[in-house]
Amino acid sequence: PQNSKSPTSHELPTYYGCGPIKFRGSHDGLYERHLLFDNVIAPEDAGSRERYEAIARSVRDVLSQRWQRTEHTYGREKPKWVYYLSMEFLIGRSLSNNILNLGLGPLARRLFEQKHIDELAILAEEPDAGLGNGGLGRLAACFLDSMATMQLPAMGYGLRYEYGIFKQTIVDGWQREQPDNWLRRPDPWEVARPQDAVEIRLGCSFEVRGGNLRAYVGMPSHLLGIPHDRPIVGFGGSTINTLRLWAAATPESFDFQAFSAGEFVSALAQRLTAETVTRVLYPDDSTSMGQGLRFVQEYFLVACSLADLIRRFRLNNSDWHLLPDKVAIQLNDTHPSLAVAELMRILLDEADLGWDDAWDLTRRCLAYTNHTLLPEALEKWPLRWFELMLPRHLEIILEIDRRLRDEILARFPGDQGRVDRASLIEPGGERLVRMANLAIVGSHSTNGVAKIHSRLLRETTVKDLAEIFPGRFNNKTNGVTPRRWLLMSNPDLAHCISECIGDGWITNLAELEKMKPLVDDSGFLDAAREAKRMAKRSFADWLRASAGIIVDPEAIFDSQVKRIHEYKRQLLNALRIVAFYNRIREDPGVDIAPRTFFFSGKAAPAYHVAKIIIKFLNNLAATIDADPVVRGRLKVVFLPDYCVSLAERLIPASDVSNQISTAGYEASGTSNMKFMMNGALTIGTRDGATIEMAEAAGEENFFLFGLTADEVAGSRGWYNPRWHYDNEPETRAVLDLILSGHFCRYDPDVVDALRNVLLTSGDVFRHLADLTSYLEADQRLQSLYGDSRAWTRKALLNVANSGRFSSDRTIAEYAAEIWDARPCPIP
Ligand code: HBZ
Repeated sequence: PQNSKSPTSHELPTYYGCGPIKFRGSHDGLYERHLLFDNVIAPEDAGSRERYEAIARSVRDVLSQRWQRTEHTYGREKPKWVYYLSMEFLIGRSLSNNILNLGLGPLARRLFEQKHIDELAILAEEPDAGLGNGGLGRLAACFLDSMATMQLPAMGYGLRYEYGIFKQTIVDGWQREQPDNWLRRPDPWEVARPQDAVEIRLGCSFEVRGGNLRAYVGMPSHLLGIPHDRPIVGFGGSTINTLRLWAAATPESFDFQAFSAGEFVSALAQRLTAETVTRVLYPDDSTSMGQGLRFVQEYFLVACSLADLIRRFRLNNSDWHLLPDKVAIQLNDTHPSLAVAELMRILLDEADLGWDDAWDLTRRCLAYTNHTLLPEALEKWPLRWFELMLPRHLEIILEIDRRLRDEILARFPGDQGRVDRASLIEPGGERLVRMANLAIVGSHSTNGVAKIHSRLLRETTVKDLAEIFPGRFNNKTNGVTPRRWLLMSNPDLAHCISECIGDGWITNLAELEKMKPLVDDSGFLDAAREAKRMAKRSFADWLRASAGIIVDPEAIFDSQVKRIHEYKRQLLNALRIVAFYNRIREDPGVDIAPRTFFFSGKAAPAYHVAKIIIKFLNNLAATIDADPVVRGRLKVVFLPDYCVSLAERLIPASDVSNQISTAGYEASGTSNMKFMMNGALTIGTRDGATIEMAEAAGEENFFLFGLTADEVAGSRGWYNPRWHYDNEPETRAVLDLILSGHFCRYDPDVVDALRNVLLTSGDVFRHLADLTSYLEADQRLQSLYGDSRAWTRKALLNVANSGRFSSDRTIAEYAAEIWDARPCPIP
């Protein structure tokens, strides 16, 4: 290592592997110049926001030349491109990450020292780019990092929401939503490219009133898509790819007729309408609400992105048949699956190809990733919306459907049931277009995001289509970028690893295996334990400074952070805590290690039960704090406004990771991987990628419990939570205490809702079925914690076996098995 001083958490990270990168030209004075010329302010008068902007712009100056060089290299080499289409990119903050990936750490640190700049205050000035709900959006962001690091010619396409995921505050224990106006101040990373604007046509005009879309039939309308580019810096700093986000605008020529008719003001007022399209991210991660505005957003993303990538293809190619050799398009869930119809439209109507040709090219370019089996999350759009807004696309979809039905009947004669189930159109009162079926039929690859999820997708959710097109289905287990999620967010552990095995792991995470022979080395164990202690202390300090909450870094830090959802079972975690609470109150002498339970996550604003869960967790926290017997031994903390930056702080500080979804419901999970890489031990169910993590680490290094997915599915006919209440004394005591109103003296509605979820409605998510085995697994975990050496050894074995869960591995698989894409190194 170049620099053997270990930085304290959350200062600027240093990449210890390479020395300071040598830059052409001088970057001296960039910072002052930006303060002066952008903000017209003297350094001594600048506040931390101005300083942040000037520093970020200086970093952007450094990367601009490399960004250009990347573009030029791609232009010269004409490689095959990967286009990642996603309604969400949950990128978080960029300054630290860009400094890290560019290798600018030492230079930046020197600047901070020389200019007496408070580094932490500067980093805190950057708002999180919260352009996503949860795992799906964060996965897209990790993929961009990996694709740039692996030198793949790739571009992300998304929407430039003016408002990202809402800010969550907690008032009297309840979630409140506040708008996230993240672009209020100029964003130093984005570059608007009005010269690349595209014009999008819709079959009708529309207006947004009170959040609802009103369509005006027979009045076609135009929208402009203005690209705003953000640099995606690959680790090492040579490849700089682009995330292109579309902002909707009104064409300058808009409604000229209205102008001449004297409607000057109302014509200009229409601007609001067009710009509404990219105003706000829909904050729901688990139900498709069938909102007209969302439908327009999805089409807008698809139409802008395809127009752009086709234009780029046409710059070098006159032969349309080369499209699949030059372009791979990945659809992040069904949200951009209108791409099937849009690409067909372009090939039929603009390229003038015949149907079979167009269909072959479309299918070979497109691939689809599924992220959920929840039926309420599967998108189905009313057919009449297509009639209204996208009549040509409807025509194409119906023709695809007609051919599909013919093909099925030819292969399964007389099997009308199969035809109906596999069709793109759901029969019934209001005819619906099944977007997952459209994506599967119109692409060459459909993948799930963990082995079990891909299997269940094939065997249950879209069984009929999987039998018709078996070769299309495959698995790509998710991964996360070790740059942001280990090197940047956990500098002490990263340092400790690099000291021991070198720094090859940063770009080849499988190298973490080299740690295995060292897990019995006392020096290494001590260093790892010290790294965890530092991360915990630094988190505790931050929590006290930012929220006035005091936690004891000596306690076990036990975390569950993710969207609030019944299937993720934050309630099961709460039941476990109440069981401990009862044990301590019953016998204050009982041996229970001090533990702090952290919860964090947002509820969809319209998801009533999820909001009840948040309220209950906060009441539980307050009741424990007020109980003299339990306080000091157990503590519950609900951290408001979960976001990427909060995850970066909490995950490195955690000892225990809770991954406790009802088996069969969590497609993969990705925070599970981040915890594992950061040396937390997992207590969890056999669900999603947690299964593969336990396989990699060895089940003896995991705390698995609960029903399997097959058992959950098999219990559907007969499961009754009452049985557990009647036959398990501890389960009964836990429920009795909760239902007595002990935690909710002033909130009887919360108690009623919990009774309903856990008992009356049949406990759909099997909380009671898994509570006893959860407590047993926890007992094993607690005994291990008593032996600090054995604990740290297991934690290190987890880290050592987490290499498979790098998004670099995932992307390598997509590139080889779906995209046929190759690196294009930048000289
Ligand atoms: O995608 C998540 C899965 O729940 C999780 O298991 C998986 O690890 C992750 C990455 O594959 N799904 C989501 O995060 N889904 C959404 O955020 C979502 C957003 C908008 C929607 C529907 C779902 O309309």
